[in-house]
Amino acid sequence: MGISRILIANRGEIALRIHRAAHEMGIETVAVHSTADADAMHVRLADHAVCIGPPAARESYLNVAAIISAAEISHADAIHPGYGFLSENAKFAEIVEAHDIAWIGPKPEHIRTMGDKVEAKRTAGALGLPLVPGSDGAISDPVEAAKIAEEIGYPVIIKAASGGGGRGMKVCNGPDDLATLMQQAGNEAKAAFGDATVYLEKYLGNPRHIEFQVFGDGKGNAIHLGERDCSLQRRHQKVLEEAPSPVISTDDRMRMGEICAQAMRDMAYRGAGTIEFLWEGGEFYFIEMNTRLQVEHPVTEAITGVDLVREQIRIAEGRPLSVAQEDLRFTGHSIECRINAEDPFTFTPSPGKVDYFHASGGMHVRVDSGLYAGYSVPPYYDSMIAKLIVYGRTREGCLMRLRRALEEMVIEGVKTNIPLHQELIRQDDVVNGDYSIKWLEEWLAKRAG
Ligand code: MV4
Repeated sequence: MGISRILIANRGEIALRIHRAAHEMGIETVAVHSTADADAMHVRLADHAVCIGPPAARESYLNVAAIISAAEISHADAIHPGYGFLSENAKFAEIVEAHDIAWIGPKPEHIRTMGDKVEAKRTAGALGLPLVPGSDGAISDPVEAAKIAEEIGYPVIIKAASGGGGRGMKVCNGPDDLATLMQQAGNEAKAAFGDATVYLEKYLGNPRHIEFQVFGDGKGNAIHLGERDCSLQRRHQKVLEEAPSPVISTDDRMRMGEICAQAMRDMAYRGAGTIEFLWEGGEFYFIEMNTRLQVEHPVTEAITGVDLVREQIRIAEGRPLSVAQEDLRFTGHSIECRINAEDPFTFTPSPGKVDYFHASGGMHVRVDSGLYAGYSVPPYYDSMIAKLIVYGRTREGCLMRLRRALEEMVIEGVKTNIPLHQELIRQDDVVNGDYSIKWLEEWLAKRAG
């Protein structure tokens, strides 16, 4: 069934991204917004707009009743959740479908499975993805845990089943403090997520974060769109992402990509997904799967030429994938810089009025942003205000273009991390692609002196 009006249950650049894909398909859009976002670009561009509540996300962008009501009164026949907010809320997906509104996302059962990291790991293992050695499922008995830790070898990491994104993890270097750290991790998980379930893994000391983009039609057909390297992170926030990874060979890409695609075929996965691995010593280790479109999806679009949001909408309409695996080519190199309204040294958020904005342009330069001169960046939400995505035939060419594009971008009125990016992409290790998940924070510590 064709979709004719999409309610976009999100804000900022991703709301614009979805609006653009919809309009290019002849589909109308409905923006929802909090009172703090009445003047936001996503509200201006959309065909219709509905105010869904006060600034606090819990009362607006996370307000299920308000969003379903907005869909009903605006006669939307589909909802796209974007990323964050309700995008990985299985209950919300079920409610949307129960209202006969098309959910532009994975099947609720798959969102639920992957949201529980223990279930996700069990499922991934059964589907043939390589796992980090560790406990077979949840673990509560410290004696049992000590046995497993002895087998896999210290250091080990204790993770919360309901965690993800790095929250609720504890590294344990030896048997003496294992029981204490397990107790602590369980208590913190209970407080943060209402679930004390933890599991154990071998701690990898210096890995890279490599994630594969996958797509399924929900009927057993699936493809992979290669990997992204997202190792440059600070406090579990990605700062710069690239595709392809500078360290993954064509053979490894095709081999691991095919394993991922086959896993998605076997589970009849629907829509966009990202399979996250740690990569160390030339081996991949599955850690988590994200059942949503990701912030960094444009680098994959740049090297494949596939519009991922268009693909999501097509699949929600019950249409087939628009591209077959054997027709996909990975060409050139792409890098994304996340531009945040924050102090480039202290990382303190810097909301406020934007006095002047000039977006970079030119060949192979893409700026995804809802920013405009006169706009006030509200203090209530994420500080990311723009994404700069650059493409080049080679990684070297891509970095040269990125330097030029960063020089060109002007944002006045709020502090941004543009100076940080300018410094970052001149570092030898970044130029050489020689970095792990530890690199950025170590560099920032040195830089701070
Ligand atoms: C790990 C790990 C080392 N060993 N698991 C952090 C976020 C969550 N998705 C998984 N994370 C990690 N899991 C094992 N067995 C190190 C991290 C980790 C990390 C992973 C990806 C990107 C940045 C990171 C920063 C710190 C820790």
